[in-house]
Amino acid sequence: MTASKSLGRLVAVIPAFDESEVIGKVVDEIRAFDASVDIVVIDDASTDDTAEIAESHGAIVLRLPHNVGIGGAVQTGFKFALAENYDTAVRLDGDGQHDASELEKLLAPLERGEADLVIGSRFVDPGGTYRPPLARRIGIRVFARLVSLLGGQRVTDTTSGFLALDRIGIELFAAEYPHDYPEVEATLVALRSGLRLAQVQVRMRERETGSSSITFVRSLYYVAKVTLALLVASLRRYPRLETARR
Ligand SMILES: Nc1nc2c(ncn2[C@@H]2O[C@H](COP(=O)(O)OP(=O)(O)O)[C@@H](O)[C@H]2O)c(=O)[nH]1
Ligand SMILES: [Mg+2]
Repeated sequence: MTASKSLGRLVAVIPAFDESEVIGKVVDEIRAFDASVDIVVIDDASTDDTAEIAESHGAIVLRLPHNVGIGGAVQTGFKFALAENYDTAVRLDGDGQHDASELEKLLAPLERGEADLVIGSRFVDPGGTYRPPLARRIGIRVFARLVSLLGGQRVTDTTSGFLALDRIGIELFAAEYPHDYPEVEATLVALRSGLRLAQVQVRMRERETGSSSITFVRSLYYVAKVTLALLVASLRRYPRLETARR
């Protein structure tokens, strides 16, 4: 499979912290989808050999001298995409939970010029198979409601890290990307900046190795922090981006 030429130069942004067991496979899968995609792995001081393995599989590795967390890592990737003039960026997790064979679906609305940001959502299709643990499921629902309300458009999955952006989206997220637990707030920032959002159903695999960075205690902090961040974001003023430039 190959991504359409109309998407221009494509870069895959992958935050990875201590993912040495799967990062090679993640890079290979993206290659298998499209050998011409440049793959950028952001490694901020992993304690294992994530960076070396990613490099040996042909990824460009951006090494940060200390841990900046997932948001800082992802934003570094988008800054790289902006500086290197990529036209389109996709973002996937480095733990193998996102299936690169679904990139075609994710890129389709960009190809048709219908969206600036496409979110791979686990909940567009009510018959979707992904069933996270109860606490997560409630969190995901509450955030979806809140972002839909504050952003003025129905959003089904605000915690997905599987997404695609056009050049306008890259510009926005290179400049404005929340830190800490970034996905929920980033979705609201995009809507309030006038990006056109599309959502496509994706599968989500189970994590095979390592463990999620979100533990129970962290999840309480997560809910409080993200709710506050959403309220602050909804009070802020964002420049409306000119999305119909094409
Ligand atoms: N570079 C970097 N990546 C991170 C950090 N924290 C998490 N990640 C990566 O972000 C992705 C998603 O994190 P994960 O813990 O699996 O979150 P979950 O899927 O929501 O449970 C994985 O690829 C992680 O390796 C971090 O501090 N720095
Ligand atoms: Mg994960």
